[in-house]
Amino acid sequence: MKNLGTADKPILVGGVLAAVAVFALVAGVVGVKRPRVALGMTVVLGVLAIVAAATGRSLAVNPVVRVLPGFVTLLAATVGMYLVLRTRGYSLRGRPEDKQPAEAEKPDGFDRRKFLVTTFALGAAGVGGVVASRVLPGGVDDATRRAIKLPAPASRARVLPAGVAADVAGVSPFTTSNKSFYRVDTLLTVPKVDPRNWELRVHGMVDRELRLNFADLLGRRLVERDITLTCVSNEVGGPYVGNARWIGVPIAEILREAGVQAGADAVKSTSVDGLTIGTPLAALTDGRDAIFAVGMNGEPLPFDHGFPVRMVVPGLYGYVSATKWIVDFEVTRFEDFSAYWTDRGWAVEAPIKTASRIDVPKGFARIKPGPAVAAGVAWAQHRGIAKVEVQVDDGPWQEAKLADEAGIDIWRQWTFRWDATSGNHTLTVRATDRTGQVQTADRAAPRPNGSSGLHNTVVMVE
Ligand SMILES: Nc1nc2c(c(=O)[nH]1)N[C@H]1C(S)=C(S)[C@@H](COP(=O)(O)O)O[C@H]1N2
Ligand SMILES: [Mo]
Repeated sequence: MKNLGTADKPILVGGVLAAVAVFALVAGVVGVKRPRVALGMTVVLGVLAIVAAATGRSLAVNPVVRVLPGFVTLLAATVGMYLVLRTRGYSLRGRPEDKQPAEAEKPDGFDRRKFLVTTFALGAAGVGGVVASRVLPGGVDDATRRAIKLPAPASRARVLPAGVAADVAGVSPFTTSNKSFYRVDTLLTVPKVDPRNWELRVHGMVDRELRLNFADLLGRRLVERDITLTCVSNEVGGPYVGNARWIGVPIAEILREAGVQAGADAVKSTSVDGLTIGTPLAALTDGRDAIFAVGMNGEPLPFDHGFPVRMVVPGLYGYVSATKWIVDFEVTRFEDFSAYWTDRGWAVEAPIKTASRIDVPKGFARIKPGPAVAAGVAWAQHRGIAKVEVQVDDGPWQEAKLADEAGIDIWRQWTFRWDATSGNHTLTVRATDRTGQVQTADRAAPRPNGSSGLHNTVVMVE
C-alpha cells in the first residue's frame, strides 16, 4: 500500500465487487446459450478467490480455514448454477431439454417455484460464504475480547490537569475514543488472534531468547500512559492523529531481561500477518514510555488496533514503531534488514514532526462579525508543545492560549480569540516545540518522512 491511507480500502473493495458483478453478468448472458462456458467462468472465479485467500497476507489464521469460505462458495455457486440451468430446461449440452409432458403448457418448461427456490438457495449460499469469510478467520469474537480483565496497572497515568481541553465546541476530544480513533494498516480483514494461542518471540542479538504468552505479559509490571499516535501519511491538517490511554509492559524491561548484545541498533518487529516494522533500539531503551500495549482506553485493544498486543512508542510515526498484532520482536541492526514500508520509499527513521491543526472553525464556516474563537490541537511527541501562534491573513503572528500540558508525549489543545471583521479571512496556525523549533512553513508531502507546512482555514465573516 503506497499511500498508507484509509480511503483506499472502500475503493479497492468496491472495485473488486464491481469486477465480480460484471464477470457474473457476462457469465449469465453467455450462459443462456453456452451453459458450460458460464459454469467454467464460475469455477475460474472461485479458484481465483481461493488462490487469493491462500496467498493473501490479510488473514492470520491457518490456511485451511482461510480457503474454506472460498471452497464452500465455489461449490455452492457451481452446483447452484447447474441447478438453475436445469430448472430452465438447459442441459450441459447447451440446448433446452425436451419438454416434460407435465410442463408442456408452460413456455420453455419454466418451473417458477423450483427456479425461485434454487435462486434463493444460491443467494443464501453466497451470503453464507461472505459471512463465513468474515467470521471464520476470527479465532476469537468480540465478546471474548471484551471479557478479558486487564490487571490494574502498577503505574497509573498521570492525573490530567483540569484544563487540558480547550473549552470550545468542535475541538477534538482530548482523549480519542476507540471508535473514532484513526486506523491505518494494510489489511482488509483484521486478524482476530486468540490470545490463548498468542506468543511473542523475543530473539536476535540477545543473550537469552524469550517467549512470552499473553498471561506472561499480563503478569508483568503494567504501566498506563496517555500517548498521542500519528501516522506519517497524515496530510497537513489531516485526521490521522489520535490520543489514547494505553496500558502495557515497558519494552525496555523485556529487552533488559533478554540482554541486548553490543552492536545492535534496531528492532525488527513482525505482525501475525507478516508485516515488518523497523524501530531504532534507542527509542525503546532511552527511558521514554515505549510499551507492548494490551489496553486502550480502558479495554483490551480493539481488533482494529492490534489485539491482543501492539507496540506504542512515543515520538515516532506509527509505521516505524506501532506494530499491531505483534508476534515477533528481533533485536538486530538496520543494515541487516529492511521493513515493509521502507521497501516502498518511506524513510527508515521517522520522528514525528512538530505540527498543529485548526479544528474550529471548519473550513469556509460562516461566522458573524465581532468576537470570534478558533481552537485546535498541536503535537510534537516526546518534545512537547511550548507555544502555538495564529496569523489572521497576512497579519502578525499572535500567541494562542495553550490548554494545560498533560505531558510531552501528548498533544496539546489551544484557543485563539480574535475580532472578526466582515469579509473572508484566512487563519493560519503554527506550533513551537519545547526544543525551540518552530513548525516549518515549508510544504512537504507525507512521503518519505511525514508532511510539513502550515494548516490554514478560510472563514467567511458576514
Ligand atoms: N501489523 C500492522 N501494524 C501496523 C500497521 C500495519 O499496517 N500493520 N500500520 C502502522 C501505521 S502506518 C500506523 S500509523 C499505526 C496506526 O495504528 P492505529 O490503526 O491503531 O491507529 O499502526 C502501525 N502498525
Ligand atoms: Mo502510519
